[in-house]
Amino acid sequence: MTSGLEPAATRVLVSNWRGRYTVPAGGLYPHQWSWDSAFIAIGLRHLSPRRAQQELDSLFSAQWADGRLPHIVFSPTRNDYSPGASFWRSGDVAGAPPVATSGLIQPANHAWAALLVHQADEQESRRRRFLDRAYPSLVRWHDYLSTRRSSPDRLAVVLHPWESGTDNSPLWDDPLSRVRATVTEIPRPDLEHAPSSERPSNAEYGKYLTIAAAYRDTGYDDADAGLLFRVEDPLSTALWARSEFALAEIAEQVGAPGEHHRDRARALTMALDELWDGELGCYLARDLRTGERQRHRTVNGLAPLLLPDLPHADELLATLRSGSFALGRAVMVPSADLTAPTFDRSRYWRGPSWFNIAWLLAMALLERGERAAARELERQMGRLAVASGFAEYVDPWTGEPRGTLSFSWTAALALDLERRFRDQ
Ligand code: 9WN
Repeated sequence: MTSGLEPAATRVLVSNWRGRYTVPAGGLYPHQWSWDSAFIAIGLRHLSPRRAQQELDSLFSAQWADGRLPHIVFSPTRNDYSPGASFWRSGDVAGAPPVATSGLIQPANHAWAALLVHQADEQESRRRRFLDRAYPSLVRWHDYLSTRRSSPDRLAVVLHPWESGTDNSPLWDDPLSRVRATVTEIPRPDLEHAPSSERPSNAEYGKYLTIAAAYRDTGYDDADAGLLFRVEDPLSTALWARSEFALAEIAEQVGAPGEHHRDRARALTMALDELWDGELGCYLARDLRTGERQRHRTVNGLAPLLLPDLPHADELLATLRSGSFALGRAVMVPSADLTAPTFDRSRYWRGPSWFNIAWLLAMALLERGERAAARELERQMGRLAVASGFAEYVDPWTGEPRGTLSFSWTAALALDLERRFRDQ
């Protein structure tokens, strides 16, 4: 058990709470983010199951009529994040909620989070009819993914690097190289909160804004043939599949049939084979505009370890332990291959270690009977979370803090993992 973790993590989560949801970080990210909220609820459930429910309820209340859960729900009182509500113009779209949101999505970890929140206090959850409310939202969300965001091979598709949650991963370099930036004004309020060497570059931002504007200008039409970025992502596919398994359990809790969710989860697991690269020992992303697989080992490609009956699990575990990710030798799990020419130990998703990824891989290791390795990740997460001031990410060799501090999912997930080991 890491001394001081619980009170310090609680302070972060309390100070980032905004009455109905938690901001990822008070300065850099002053709104509600989709996959952050799910990770945050997983930790918050230990402190207040009621707040954890509210966190997810708040996100679900911003769901679009087509079923999408937006990647950002904007606070009306802050306009110091870019691109903000006036860029996305969700109010112009029929079927968008009354509150301003972005039009993108993020990985679908929500059903998994909802199930864990329910399990934290089943009585309170039943009393407040939490799953009865969450279930229909989650069904519509997963139906949106399956009807609007599945590739012909039935894999999860991202229409923007921000949708992957791993914004400047090397996986997106080649698809981005085909995009000509037409947006020239690039506000960077983020650089007031983190050094530019730890954030995506201006060149990347120009392309991010260009891709987002093109999508917005179609009225957020997922099927539009002119969209500039369309890539199959193994992390989004794995989290969606994991959440389908959870949704099967939620369905059964509310008296609905669950088997078709399990079928979908198994189908997604099988579909991932399209992205397997035996030579690299990792799952890859694939650019649907060129058909090219993106030959980079990244944590996105390790995420399928979360799925039962995964055909290449042993090879993937070997990759996690190899020099590329150095499990047990590096600090937590580097976001990208330590040996690759693209590796950058400070810059965001191109090398630093992130706490949500360590948590996901600790879950996978635990479930695969690799308890000692999971335990080591738990110890590192607890120690580093406190020592770094709850950094957004850390140097993968020294553990030095990178990005912003007092980052909510760092607090939430370090706390969750510690509780799991403490309670066993
Ligand atoms: C863009 C909020 C989000 C996370 C993402 C992380 C970062 C945003 C940004 O912050 O992305 O969505 O401004 O860089 O990459 O995973 O959800 O914490």
